[in-house]
Amino acid sequence: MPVERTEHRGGAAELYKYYEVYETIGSGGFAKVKLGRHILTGEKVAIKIMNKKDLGDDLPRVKVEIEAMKNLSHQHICRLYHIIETSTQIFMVLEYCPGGELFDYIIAKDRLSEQETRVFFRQIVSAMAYVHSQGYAHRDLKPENLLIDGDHNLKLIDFGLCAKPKGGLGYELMTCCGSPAYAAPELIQGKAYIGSEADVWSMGVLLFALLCGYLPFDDDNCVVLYKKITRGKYDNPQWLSPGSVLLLNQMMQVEPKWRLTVRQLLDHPWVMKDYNSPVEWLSRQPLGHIDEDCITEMAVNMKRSRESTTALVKEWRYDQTTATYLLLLSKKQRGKPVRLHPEASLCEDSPVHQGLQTRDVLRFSKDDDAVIVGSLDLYSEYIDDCPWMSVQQHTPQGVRGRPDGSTNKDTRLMSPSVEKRYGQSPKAEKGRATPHRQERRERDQVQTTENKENIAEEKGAENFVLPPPWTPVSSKKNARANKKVLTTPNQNIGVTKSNVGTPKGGDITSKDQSKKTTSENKDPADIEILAFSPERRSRSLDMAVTGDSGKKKRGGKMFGSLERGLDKVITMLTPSKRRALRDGPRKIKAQYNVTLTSQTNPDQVLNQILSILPEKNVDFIQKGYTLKCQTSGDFGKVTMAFELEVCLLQRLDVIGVRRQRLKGDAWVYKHLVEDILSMSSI
Ligand code: 6BJ
Repeated sequence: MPVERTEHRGGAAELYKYYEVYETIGSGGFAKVKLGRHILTGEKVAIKIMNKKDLGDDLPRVKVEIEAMKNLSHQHICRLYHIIETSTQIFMVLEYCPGGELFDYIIAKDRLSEQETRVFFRQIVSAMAYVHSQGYAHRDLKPENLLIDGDHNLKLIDFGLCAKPKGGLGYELMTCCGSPAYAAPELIQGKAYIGSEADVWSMGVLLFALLCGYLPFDDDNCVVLYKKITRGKYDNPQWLSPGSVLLLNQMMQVEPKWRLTVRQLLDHPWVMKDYNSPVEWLSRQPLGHIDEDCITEMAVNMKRSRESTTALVKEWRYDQTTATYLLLLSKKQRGKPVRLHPEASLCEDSPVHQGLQTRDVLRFSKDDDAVIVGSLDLYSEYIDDCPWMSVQQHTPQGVRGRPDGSTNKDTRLMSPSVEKRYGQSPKAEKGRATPHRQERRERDQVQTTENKENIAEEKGAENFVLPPPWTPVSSKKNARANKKVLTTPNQNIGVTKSNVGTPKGGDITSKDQSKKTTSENKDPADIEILAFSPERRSRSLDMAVTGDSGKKKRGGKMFGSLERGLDKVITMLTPSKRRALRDGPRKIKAQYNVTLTSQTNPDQVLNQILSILPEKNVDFIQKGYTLKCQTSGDFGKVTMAFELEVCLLQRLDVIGVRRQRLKGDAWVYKHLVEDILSMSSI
């Protein structure tokens, strides 16, 4: 099968020599993050992709981040493996953290218990003590910049705003950066500030968010928000222990010099509670140490001496050698065999290095800069990567299978020892009913006090399996034809607009769109009729973001009009979409990013969501039961991107909605998704 040449796409061939590139798992600023797999080790990675032209004046920031990450090696900091720079793009290959963002974890659980908060907070203190000890300030601490790895440990990311003052951390900085809600008063006021002191303030805001599930200083209006921050007054909800209230107060002091330092946090009584030991902040993986097992495996593969292999690794060039060494080390640390793929080679004359003739897997997706070689089924797989969540089983349609009938599962060998270890991981906090955020906050805050002061062996190398080649997407055109786009009035998200089957039949836009649909889909067999059932009660479980809320009223009103006008919803579908829907929703296990519904018909749930999206000005592309959503700002700039997927929950036998934020402000996303789901009355 022919392999599409990659050079014309900015010389990204270097990336595809070493990695398989899968779906987008996040984006922000001028970067897009994709799931990838390092071919030689078989390990999953996160690939941060940046276009130099788009970066413009921000290019120096990327350089800052790269330099910082090269110097930082710590158990709670996301590891940098590989840098690939082409004439047009920069690829940062980073540690993959299957648990996603801490932010999503907090909102899914509403808030964390003091005990669970302490586990995470100790890890944050550990990372920050190390960062500061290396002379850096992070300057953008927030729950979106903390990822959860497969062992339920936190990893700090995004050093794009970090600073290393020339004279050391005691020297003042002037650049105002970071997210306003987490920014220290001195930073907001444009004063000179000490980076480490500003980081402690942000850690206080972060600690509050963990314990409360919302921000201490919040307002849609920036000016009002800034005023709140500079006053430094926030309410302590009644569930906070006196110890938590005290610690928060000691961290969120308007006067930087009155704040605790990270050193003081290491053995703070609140931090030490139940542990009776200070936070360990020294790196458990210092850069100087070289692992002999990894060197041996690499030397055999490269047909070199161990000495010359060691010398090569010690150059730390953040090239294929560095990536292979660090990924092998990561495998070893997780109890997996220290083995490289026997067919792939580190040697430059290997077929893998000659344009991937051995792997007919590459295709570009037109609207993506990077290649999609298939789908690793991020969501399904991350359950396997995160046994602390639960173990997920796939139904045949639940796995995006390959034409040969094999599945991703086939390629994964879970070591029993690792499974056992995972089994001992912290148990998820027991769920509780989740009243709506605002309502709950009001109720809880009746008693608030104001803060006045302010793998056992994977049976050897012979069992090492890499994914068999994927069948390439047949063509760019066909790949795109599978995407059905629905947009809201006056908004063009730069993708094909086509059939619209929202239940909003009455308005002009829908009529316009329906007209278009009819002309595009002449086959009457493409029309399906989906009806709403009268049952529209919303149910909120522990992992749900929906709840009884004032906003639900709006949802009710919305459905009032729908009930009057539309008993039946006509959805026009292309054959591909019908097939996707006929296969049914994926079957998954209830996870913290899944909202459970009280309904039994997935199409109904899908349609209810579809009916709300236009109202919320959300543009979307429908792919089967997945809605790829985005919102745009005044100038058409995408302000938020996220996915909603109607799925079937195993055992519980109920329909759920999986949500995943890809881009945009996390708290705005939380409120929007809460609104959509409560208005959908699922
Ligand atoms: C980086 C980003 C490394 O959402 C996911 C997985 C997101 C990995 C994700 C599904 C999921 C899990 C739980 C709840 C909801 N990663 N991994 C920037 N800089 C360095 C590293 C990364 C990004 C990642 C993000 N999984 N959904």
